[in-house]
Amino acid sequence: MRTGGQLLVEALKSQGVDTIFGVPGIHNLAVYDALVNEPAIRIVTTRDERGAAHMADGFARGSGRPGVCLTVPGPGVTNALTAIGEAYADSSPVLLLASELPTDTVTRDREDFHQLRDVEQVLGAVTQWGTRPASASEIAPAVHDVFHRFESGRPRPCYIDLPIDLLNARSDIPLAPTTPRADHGATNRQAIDSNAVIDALLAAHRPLLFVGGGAWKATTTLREIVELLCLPVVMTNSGKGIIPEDHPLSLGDGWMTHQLGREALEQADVILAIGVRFGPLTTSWWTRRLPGRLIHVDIDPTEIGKHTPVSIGIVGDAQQVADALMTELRTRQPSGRQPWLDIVDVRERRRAAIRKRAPDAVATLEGLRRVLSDDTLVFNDINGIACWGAGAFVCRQPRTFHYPIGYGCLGFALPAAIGAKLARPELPVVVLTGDGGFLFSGHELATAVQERVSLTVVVFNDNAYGTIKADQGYRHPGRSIGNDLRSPDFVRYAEAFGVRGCRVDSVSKVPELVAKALDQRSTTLIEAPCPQVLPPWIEIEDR
Ligand SMILES: Cc1ncc(C[n+]2csc(CCOP(=O)(O)OP(=O)(O)O)c2C)c(N)n1
Ligand SMILES: [Mg+2]
Repeated sequence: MRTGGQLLVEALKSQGVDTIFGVPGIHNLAVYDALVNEPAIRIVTTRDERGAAHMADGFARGSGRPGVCLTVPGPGVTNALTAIGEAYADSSPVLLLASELPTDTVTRDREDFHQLRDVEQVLGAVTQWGTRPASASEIAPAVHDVFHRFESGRPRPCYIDLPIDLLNARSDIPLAPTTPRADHGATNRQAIDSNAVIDALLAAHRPLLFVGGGAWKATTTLREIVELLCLPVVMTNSGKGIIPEDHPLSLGDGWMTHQLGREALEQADVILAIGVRFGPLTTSWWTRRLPGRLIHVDIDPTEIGKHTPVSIGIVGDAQQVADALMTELRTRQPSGRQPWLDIVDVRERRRAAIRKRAPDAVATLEGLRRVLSDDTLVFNDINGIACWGAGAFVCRQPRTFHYPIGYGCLGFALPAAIGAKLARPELPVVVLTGDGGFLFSGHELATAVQERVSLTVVVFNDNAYGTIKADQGYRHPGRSIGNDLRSPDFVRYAEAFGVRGCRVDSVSKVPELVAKALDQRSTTLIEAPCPQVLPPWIEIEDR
């Protein structure tokens, strides 16, 4: 006889889950109980459910494997929502295991303890799919269904709402097989007309590859295609490093919304876009016109042509499409191709432009790049320094620079970094946050210490929500309100958690200190002063 909690844990284990981030409560204790003698799964207890969900997201970003978090009903679910919203916006596979009130209460508005009315609608806003099992026998199939969705379609969060009566119920239900029952993504896929795509790219005068976060698994093949076709490449912020940003054909991160960043995209006559969602920061809030023919590849059929008219739309997995294109290219053997624009010149002009806008931020990020190994995972909040990382921090490997780009959620960086470090303990992990954003989730330093994960956290302190203060001053000159902060002593704050804290008197010293801190192999918090700068999304040139 197994409890529903045991059936859940067995199913998770069979899917390779080895870490669950969560907070216990009376409704999910059957799950905790099933973990008592389960060495294959580590339970990481966090300081609120938002932390748990960000950690699950960071775990997924760091490892490429789905992250799992576990909550109590009601406030546990709503606490997790913000972080699930970020995972949704950034296409990160997170499974939210929401424990739930008894089955006979859920559908009645009883205002029971922890009851969240319309929980499906609430969770539906930030998940691609979810279910509430009607019996214990449906628990394991629900888990397998979720994992199959993560593998076969766009990897966005899913939830399973687990009534306490099912988690506690004992039954002799056999373990459910992991074989998928339906193919959620592939059914929508079409045959790839690689002929037409290669024809278009070969006939183009100014072809360009535009890669987004959805293409990260196809890194090697995409690089072969780029080199064979001599294709200039622009990456989105989530796609940073899919082709090394200092590769001779790379124009880098296309987020820089001023004219120089947009030039190549606007000049291209054929754009092959793979795993790009044409989000607001990439497109300057959809004002960017792309006059060229667009070949848009995405695993999510709803993305094709959503914002930008396409001439060829392909629904498919980036790796499969890249493989098909590569097979076709081998038969064509293109040779003697040259890039149609001076890539180094564009890169240098762009760098000079951002250096003029944010000299200290750019110097700090360049200094960090020099001391950090290419595989270091950098987790950013939105702050005056980190937001310039798009243009100033050169990534040579995919998924090494993480920014809450889709939902823009302050407080993401620290817990997401903890999740990533737990997934990839062998990699150095650095957090770049501000005095404001850090305190959205700074208490998760307790989890870092408790779980013995070592990170280097840089808090850029300007005693303000500085990015917004600068923005406010730009839009409403001479009128400043609501953005000044009286920050605590971050060194003593860190020490209270058992973390080493230190302070530097100049932001220019940050790279050197980060390098030293990473050598220590324990968590260090570095507080640094920082200048206020206008964020890159303000398009000075366009005014
Ligand atoms: C959850 C959430 N609340 C508010 C914001 C708006 N916001 C964006 S940047 C920012 C300021 C961040 O301040 P800090 O972390 O100190 O960095 P700084 O801008 O001062 O460098 C704010 C409030 C947000 N992005 N997310
Ligand atoms: Mg600040």
